[in-house]
Amino acid sequence: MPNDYLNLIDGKRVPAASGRTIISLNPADTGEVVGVVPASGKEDVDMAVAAARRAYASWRLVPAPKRGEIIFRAAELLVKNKAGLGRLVTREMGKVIAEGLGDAQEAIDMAYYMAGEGRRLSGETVPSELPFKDCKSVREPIGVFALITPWNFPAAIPAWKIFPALIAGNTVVFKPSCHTPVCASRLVEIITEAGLPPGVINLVHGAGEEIGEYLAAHPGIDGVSFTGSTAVGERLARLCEAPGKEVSCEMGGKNPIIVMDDACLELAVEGAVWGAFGTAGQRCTAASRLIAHEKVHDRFVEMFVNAAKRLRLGSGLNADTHVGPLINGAQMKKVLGYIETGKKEGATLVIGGGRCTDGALGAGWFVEPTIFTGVTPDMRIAREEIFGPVASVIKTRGLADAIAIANATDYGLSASIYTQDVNNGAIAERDLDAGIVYINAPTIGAEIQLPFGGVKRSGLGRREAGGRGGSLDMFTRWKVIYRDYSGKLQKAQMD
Ligand code: UN1
Repeated sequence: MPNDYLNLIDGKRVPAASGRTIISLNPADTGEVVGVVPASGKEDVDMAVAAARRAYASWRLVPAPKRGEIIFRAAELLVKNKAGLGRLVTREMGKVIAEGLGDAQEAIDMAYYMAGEGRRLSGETVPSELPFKDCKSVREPIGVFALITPWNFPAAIPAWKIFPALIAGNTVVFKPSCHTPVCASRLVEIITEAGLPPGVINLVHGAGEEIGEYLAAHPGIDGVSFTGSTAVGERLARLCEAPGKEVSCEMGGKNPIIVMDDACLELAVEGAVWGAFGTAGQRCTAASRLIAHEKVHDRFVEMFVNAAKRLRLGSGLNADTHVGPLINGAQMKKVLGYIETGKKEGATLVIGGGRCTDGALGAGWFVEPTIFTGVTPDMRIAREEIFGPVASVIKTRGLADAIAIANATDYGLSASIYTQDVNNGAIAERDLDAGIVYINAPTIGAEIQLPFGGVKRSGLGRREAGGRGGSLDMFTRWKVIYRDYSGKLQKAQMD
């Protein structure tokens, strides 16, 4: 079998030192090999970190607008290659083609946005209390970053990390999920074609268990940006505590949509279907809890179930497919396990509940869109992240109760309310405990020009993406500079 995708270390494409490989399969048809990549070990990580350290010495001194020009070229190349990259995302990750293209588009958006930051990256200049002295604050790069990314957004999430890290002057060792490695290879190929010097971006393929922790804890790594499960994120953060690294983790979610009695139900149902079953529920922002007002609960459930019945499962490459497969057998087993748990806990399964094996679907990891009603906030299916097409409907008495239910989880990534009452919207906006709140829109679909991230066990450290409080805070640190040009010793606070 051809070892068609390699690591990228110091500008050179290389196999794993051990020669071992990982095979990436199409989750919609596991007979199809998407590619073969190196199964890297510690020695490969060591080489990549060393290359990134060497490259950092000069990359940090390249003027930020020049770094921006390279990233701008990467954006242009991504536009040129969008169709191919989007299709690859669908083949390797399974999401439907419109979403595969959307994944590539989010990478493009981030590239353009961060290219522009090359001419901003601004700090502050403030007056000094002393004559012949000035004071300013500047953003500085931090050093070498480990970027560890998940499989559910194989183009967008790496781009969220790579572009801001590079524009700020850091160099990176990128370890993508071993379930979508070919997308990562293709993304890195496109970005390096834009003209990055060798060693600025290094790609090391491999399993998280084998090299993820080793990379994060590596003494040559100054900062870690991770997206994935809460369990792994919290472990990485603990691991990096001692050496005092910059660690930011985007983790799980249990995102609610509140449907009020004054909501436009058609709109709420459309939002619930997209939020719960888009990407087959494999988003950290997926809407896995529908908190419906008792006055509209039954009508909402009926409409929601009818809409779910109309969803077509299949290969994401078919234009008429609504829901693709889960990423792999282990994830499918986990999701089916949660469905069993829901039944045992006493929730009512109203639609779905099983693996789909009709015809061609038998060759992939398909799970039917599943809806439970009669869910109570204490049930595990209402508290734990499932990461699959499973929605739990919870009945509520009114707004205050709905918000209390929405907030009663360990997570706080995104939350939404459907209401036509401006006051209800304002109260929800104020009181929902989440990093992102949507009004009359589902919990998914964040745009890149604002910070992305959550509270409680959804996020740790800094937020991702753009805007004030976004990822430039993750990838830079502040330095304050006082310059005295009086030619004598001046003492602050000593008038
Ligand atoms: C994720 O689910 O891991 O807001 C990221 C959204 C997307 C990003 C999701 N823009 O749903």
